[in-house]
Amino acid sequence: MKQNLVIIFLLASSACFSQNNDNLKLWYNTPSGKTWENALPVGNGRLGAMIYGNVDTETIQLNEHTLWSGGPNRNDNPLALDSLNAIRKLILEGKQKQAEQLANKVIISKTSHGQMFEPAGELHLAFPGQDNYSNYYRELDIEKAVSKTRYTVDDVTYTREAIASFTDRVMVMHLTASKPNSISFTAFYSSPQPKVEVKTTLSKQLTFAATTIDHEGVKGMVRYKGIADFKTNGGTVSATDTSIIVKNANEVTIYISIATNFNNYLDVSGDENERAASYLAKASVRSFATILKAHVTAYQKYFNRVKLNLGITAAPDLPTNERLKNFHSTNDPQFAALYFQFGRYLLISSSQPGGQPANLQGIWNNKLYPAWDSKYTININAEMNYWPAEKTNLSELHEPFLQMVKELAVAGTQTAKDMYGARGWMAHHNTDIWRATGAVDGAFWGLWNQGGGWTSQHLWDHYLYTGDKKFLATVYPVLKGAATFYVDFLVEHPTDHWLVINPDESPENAPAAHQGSSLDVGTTMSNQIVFDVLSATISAAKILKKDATFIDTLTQMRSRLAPMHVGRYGQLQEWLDDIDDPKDNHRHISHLYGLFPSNQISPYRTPLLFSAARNTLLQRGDVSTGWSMGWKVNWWARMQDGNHAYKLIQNQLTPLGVNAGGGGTYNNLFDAHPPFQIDGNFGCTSGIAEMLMQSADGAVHLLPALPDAWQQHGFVAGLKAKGGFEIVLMEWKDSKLVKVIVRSFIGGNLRLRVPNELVATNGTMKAANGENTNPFYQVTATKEAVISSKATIGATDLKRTFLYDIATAAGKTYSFTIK
Ligand code: FUC
Repeated sequence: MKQNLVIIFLLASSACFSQNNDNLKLWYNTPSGKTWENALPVGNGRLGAMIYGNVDTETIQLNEHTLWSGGPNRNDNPLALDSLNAIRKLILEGKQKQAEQLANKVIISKTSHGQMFEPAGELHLAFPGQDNYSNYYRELDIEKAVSKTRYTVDDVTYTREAIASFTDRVMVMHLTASKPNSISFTAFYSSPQPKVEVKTTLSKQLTFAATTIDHEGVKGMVRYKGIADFKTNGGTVSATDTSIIVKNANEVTIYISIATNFNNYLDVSGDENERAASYLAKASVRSFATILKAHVTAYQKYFNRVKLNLGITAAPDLPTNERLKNFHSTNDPQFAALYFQFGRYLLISSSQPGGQPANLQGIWNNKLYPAWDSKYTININAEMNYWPAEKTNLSELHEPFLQMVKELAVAGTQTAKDMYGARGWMAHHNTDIWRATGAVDGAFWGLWNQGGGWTSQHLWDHYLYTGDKKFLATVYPVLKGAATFYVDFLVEHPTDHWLVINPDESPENAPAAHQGSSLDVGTTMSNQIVFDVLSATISAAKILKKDATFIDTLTQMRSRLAPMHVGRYGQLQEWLDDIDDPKDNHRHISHLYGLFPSNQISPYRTPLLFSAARNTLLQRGDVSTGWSMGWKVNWWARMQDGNHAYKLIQNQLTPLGVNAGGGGTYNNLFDAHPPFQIDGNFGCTSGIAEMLMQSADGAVHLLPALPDAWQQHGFVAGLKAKGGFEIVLMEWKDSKLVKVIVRSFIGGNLRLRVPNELVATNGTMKAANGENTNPFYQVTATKEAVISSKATIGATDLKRTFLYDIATAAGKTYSFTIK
C-alpha cells in the first residue's frame, strides 16, 4: 500500500517535479590537481578512496577503516583518585587555575592522547602523452555511488569509473576508451607511511604491506596488506619491481583489496595477507558490470529510502564548485537538497554495520598526522556524525557507533573505578579505535567527563525511533552503567545543595571570571546530560520491568539536579553562576544541548527557557567553524525559524576563505572546520531534516521551519520520526501541507503538529487533546528555571499550528490532505 501510494505520487509528478537524477551529481569540468579537497570520495564502510580524476596521472588515495596507529592500550591516569577531593576543593574555593594545573598532572593521560586514523597510501596511474586533453568532465553520482572521469585526447574519449564496492569488499576502477588498444599506463604506489614494502608478484599484482607507526609511546601493531590486480581486455601487462605497466589495452579493470590484522579493540591477531587475498580472489573473478550492478543495488537499498525536493530553478546547470560560489546570492534549492543527500551518501559510505564508526573525517584521510588524529571527539563531533542516522532513514548505519558505545562501556568501567572510585562507566572527551577512555590533550579540554553520558543517549535514541525492545534489553546494562557512574560521581553543591558534577567544564569554553580556566562545577550542559541519562535509564528500566529500587534512587537523584538558569543578559546560562559574556562567540554552545539534540527546552513546555536559548543563539552569532554552523542549523530549526536556519546553511555552503574567521565548504562539498571535518556535513544534513520534520516535543511536527526560499513547492519522502513512524510522503505548496502520508510501524497514537488544517483520506483524526498517549513521546518535565532579576527575556513568536491525534495500527498507512 505504502509503496504503491508513493510510486503513484512520484510518477504522477515526475514529469515536472521529481528529484531529477542530474541533481544527484557533484560534477566539475576541471581535474582535482594536487588538492585533496577537490577529489571525490567513495567508500563502502571498510574502504575509503579519494578519486582525483587527474588526466596525466590519476591518483586513488586509499583508506581502510581499521588502519590506525598504535595497538590495544589504555590511557587512564591512576593518580586522579588520590587528588580528586583536592581538585574539587580548589574549584569550590574559586582557585580554578590551580585546580587545572593539578588536573593536568593527575587526570590527564601520561601515555597516549589518542591514536591516529592512518592513510593506506595512493595508487597512481601515469598515462603517457595525455597532456592535451579536451571535453573534460568528472562527477560523483550519489544516486549510484560511482565516480566517473571522462576526457578526450586525439579523438579518443577515455572514461574511468570508480566504486568502493558494498558487496565485493574491494575498490574497483574500470577504464575504457572509445577506440581499441588505446589504454596504456604505468601503475605505481606511494605512501606517507614509513617502511612500506611495495612489490609486484608473478601474477602481475602490485602489493603493499606495512605495520602502522608507533605513536605517543604506543607501539604500532596494525599490519596491513594491499593488493592491486589488473585485468585487461587486449593489450599487455608487464611488471617492474614496483610498478605494473599496461600497454594498448581496450579495457582495464583494477581491483584493489586492503585488509588488516585488526579483529577488535583488544585483539589484532587477524591475518591481513589471507584476508586481502581472499577478498580479492572472490571479487576479481567478477566483471566490472556484475560488481557494479550488485554495488548499486546494495547502495540504493539505503539511499533510495529518502527523496527530497525543495523546489526547482535553473541554477543546477553549473558545475558544483560554481554553484557553491553562487549559493549565497542565488536561489538554488536543488543545491541544498544535493547537500542533504550528499550527507546521507557520506554516512552510507563511511559507516556500515560491523565496521568502525565514521571518525572526524569519516573514512577519508591522506595524512600520517591528521588534524586531531582523525579520531573521535565525543564532546560533540562524533555524536553529530550520527544525528542524521535515524531521522534520514539509515537506522542500521547507526550500528558502528552504538557498538563503539558498548565497547566504551567496557573500557570505561575501569576508568570510572581507577580514576574516580566510581561504579558504572565513563569516558572523557575523546576516544579512538582502541576505545581509550582516559583524559587527553590538557585539563582545559580533556577533563570533561560526560563522554559516556552523551554517547549512551544514542542507544536510547535508537530505541525511540525503532521501538526495538530486544535491542533495548541488550543495551540496558550500558545505560544503567552510565547512570550508575553519576550515582557515585555526583556531589552535593555546598551552598545550593543541588547534585552537581565536580570537577566539570562546559566543553572547551572558559568564563572570563575563571582566570582562563574552564574548570567549574555543575555546568549547564552536564546537568542536562545527567538529566537525560537518568531519565532514559528510568524509562528503560520501567519498560523492561527491572530494577525498581534503582529507579527510585535515580528518580530521587534526578529531582535534586540543578535547574537551568537564565542570566542577566536574558541568556541561558552556560555556567551555574551568571558569568556569560554576551560578546562571547565561542564555537561550542554546549548548554544548548538541552534544545538540540535533547528536548529539555521547548516553546510549548518551557517558553522562557526557549526565549533565553534564542537570546544565547543571537549573542553567539552565526559564522563559526563548520560543525558549529551545522549545529546552529538544527538549533534554528528547533527555534522554528526557517529563515535563520537557512542563513546558516548559506554560511556553511560558502567556499572556504570567504567567511571571515569561520569555516565553509570545499569544492568536493566536504565541510571545512577548517580543515576538513565531516561532522559539519552530517550536522547540516540533520538540520535540513529538522527544518522539515521534528519528532522531539510531544508530536510529529511537520514543516516546523520552512524557509521562504523553499516555501513555494516541495516534497520529502521517507524521513523517520520517533515511535516508529515514517513520513512516507509530505508535499507542500506555498508553505502549506497539501498531502501527507504516514506509515506506522509499531502502532500507537500519531500526534501531528502541522501549519494548516488537514483532513484524513483514510483513518480518523481528531483535534488533539491533553498529553500525547504515545509512550515514545513522553517528555520528562525539567525543573523550573531560575531567572535572574536583571534578565529581560522577551517572548518568541511562533507561527500558528494545528494539532491532531490519529490512532494508528502497526503496519498501516494513513493519508491526509489539505482541508
Ligand atoms: C573539538 C572542537 C574543535 C574541533 C575538534 C576536533 O575539540 O572544539 O573545534 O572540532 O573537536
